[in-house]
Amino acid sequence: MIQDKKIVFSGVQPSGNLTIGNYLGAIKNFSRFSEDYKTFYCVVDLHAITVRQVPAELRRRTYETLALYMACGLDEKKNTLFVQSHVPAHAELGWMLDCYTMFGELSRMTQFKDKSAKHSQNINAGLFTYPTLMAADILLYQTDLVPVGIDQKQHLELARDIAMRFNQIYGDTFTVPEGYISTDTMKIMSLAEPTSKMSKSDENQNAVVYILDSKDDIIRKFKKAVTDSDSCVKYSEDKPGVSNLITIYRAFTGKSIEEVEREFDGRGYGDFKLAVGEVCADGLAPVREEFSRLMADKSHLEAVMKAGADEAAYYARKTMSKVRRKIGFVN
Ligand code: ATP
Ligand code: LTN
Repeated sequence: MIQDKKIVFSGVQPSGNLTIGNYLGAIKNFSRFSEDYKTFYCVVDLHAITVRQVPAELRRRTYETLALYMACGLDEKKNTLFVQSHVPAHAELGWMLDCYTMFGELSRMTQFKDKSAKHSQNINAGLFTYPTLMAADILLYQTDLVPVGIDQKQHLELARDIAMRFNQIYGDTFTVPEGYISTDTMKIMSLAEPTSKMSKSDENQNAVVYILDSKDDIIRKFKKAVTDSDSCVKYSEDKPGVSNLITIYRAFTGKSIEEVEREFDGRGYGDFKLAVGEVCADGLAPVREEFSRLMADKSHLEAVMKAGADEAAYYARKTMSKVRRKIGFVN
């Protein structure tokens, strides 16, 4: 098979219910590459176990994450959709790349520092080497482009450094990947604490809007969103709550900041919050419907993951045999 298209890879952990941060920052952008690139979209279950998971929930969420990929517009015929643990080469390359990643580099990763503070009872080695496994995911497919939210930028830079280091020792082996970070929606903020990232593992349910929330819940959450004591709908650094709502409104309507500010000029926050809730709920309604339809047919989801894993394994094998040869393993 001749591969002339450039390659896109991204992954989402099945570690919780997906949020509009995951949707706007990552998944919604995935389908724009389906035509012109060879795309791999992975449910990264090996990454999810860096934090303790309930087995039955992990299994259910793995199906759900795949179904959400598809419900968000990823056609399984145009994209390779698969589960990370179904392609053992991820873990294998992850181990090898651990030996080309420095302790100091991993110690500087802010996600590791944040997560070890949050899970102080379980600072396991996997949490520490998480970024090397992510580098393996990406480098295994000779990826050119990685669409992610801004929180993954540091991990992506590490993946580039590992690729360059390996290439320097052994000669050209890995493509050095670039990030694709969609500037408008790269960091959707919490509705309760608009200076921190909206995160699927947040305990405050009002801070987070899930893709699968009902319309009523979405509207209720936006009504409660923290803004400020002013009442002017204006995008500005010192108005993080309102600015975050403007970003979300824009993402669902395609309007510019000026258009949004003009539309709500003199109308106050109540009106604005309701409007954001409505466009968000209406924008997600087709995703929710398609998701329910897909989840009702598990055997179809299983067929998709099986075909995706076979396809991914084919590409992974090519990289692995090159890597083994370069390192000096006996064939
Ligand atoms: P957790 O809360 O468990 O750390 P997460 O919500 O950050 O998880 P991931 O599975 O780690 O979710 O991320 C999947 C993708 O979604 C990544 O590309 C990530 O950058 C992006 N993403 C996550 N949260 C946001 C957000 N609030 N804004 C924009 N992009 C986001
Ligand atoms: N670390 C990512 C998930 C992830 C990923 C990847 C993203 C794992 N492997 C490879 C892009 C490419 C996160 O979002 N937390």
